Amino acid sequence: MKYSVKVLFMTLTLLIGSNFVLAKKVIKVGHGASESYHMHKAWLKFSDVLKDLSNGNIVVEIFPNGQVGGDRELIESVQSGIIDMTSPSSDILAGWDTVYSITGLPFIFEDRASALRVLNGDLGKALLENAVNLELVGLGWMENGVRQITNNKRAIRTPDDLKGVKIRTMQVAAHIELFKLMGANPTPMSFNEVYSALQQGVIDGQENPLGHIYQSRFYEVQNFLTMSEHVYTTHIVLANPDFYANFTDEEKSWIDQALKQAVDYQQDLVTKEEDADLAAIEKAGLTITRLTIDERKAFQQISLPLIDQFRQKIDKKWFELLDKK
Ligand code: TK8
Repeated sequence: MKYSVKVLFMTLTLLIGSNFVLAKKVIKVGHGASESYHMHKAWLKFSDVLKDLSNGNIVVEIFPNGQVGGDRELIESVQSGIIDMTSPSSDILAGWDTVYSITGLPFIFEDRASALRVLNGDLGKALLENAVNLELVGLGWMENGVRQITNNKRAIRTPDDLKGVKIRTMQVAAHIELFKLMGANPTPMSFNEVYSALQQGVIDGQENPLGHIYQSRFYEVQNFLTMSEHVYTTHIVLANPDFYANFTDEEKSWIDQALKQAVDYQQDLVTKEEDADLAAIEKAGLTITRLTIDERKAFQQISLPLIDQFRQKIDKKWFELLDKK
């Protein structure tokens, strides 16, 4: 009797133990940005909210800083299920489907507000749904931001000033083309190689939103910043389809709620941080070049053939959605 009680007790312990382990679902998230970047903070918020909503049964593990790969590898790792979720710059998906070039075309949005309107509208929705064709689930948008050029050669005020400047771009055909049109020497590479490439002089410059220029400390190895506002980038939140299918409807609604809160929180941060980032970069000693409307138009003018080229490449239904803005 004594023996069987003990066995019963052990069996119960094991059952409860394994149930406990089974009940927990872990979401492994990888991304390429630094831990002080607002997109990382958005993931932390996502994790907190999801933990609360699920009573601690859904746990989010975040691997920042490109620890588990740069944007391209992160997408592949989510497709193959090595990690569960990621938030690369959406333009990188153009390597699979050209339609993802559309939001990152130069000067395609008037300003940040209109970019956000489009992403939260029909075009954004259609782009998220389209991810299913790439073996991915598109769940939402986490902002990246308006891109500005930094470099070590000279102050860039006209497209001509970019002649011969070796500038890192994302691994995005439209951006490589754009900088070729401007006479620069575009060098695509993963985000996490940029700092040391700048430091070692492998490249002269790069282009990114102010948040990255500050949080990834590019200002330590750059002398000039031009407020070119040439491209708007957004991070797309992606999940592995099989992994996502394992969640119940209730859990999926928690994921949606957590993501919404994370994005709202991030929006708040972005608005608050932009001015402070610029001030900090200026204080670090960079020469800041602010373009007049006409000067910015000169950059825009040069990029027009690129827009035409992509209007040919991408089905017009996508541009109709874009023009609904
Ligand atoms: C972070 C990148 C980064 C992007 C880039 O992984 O590569 O320049 O702006 O935000 O997605």
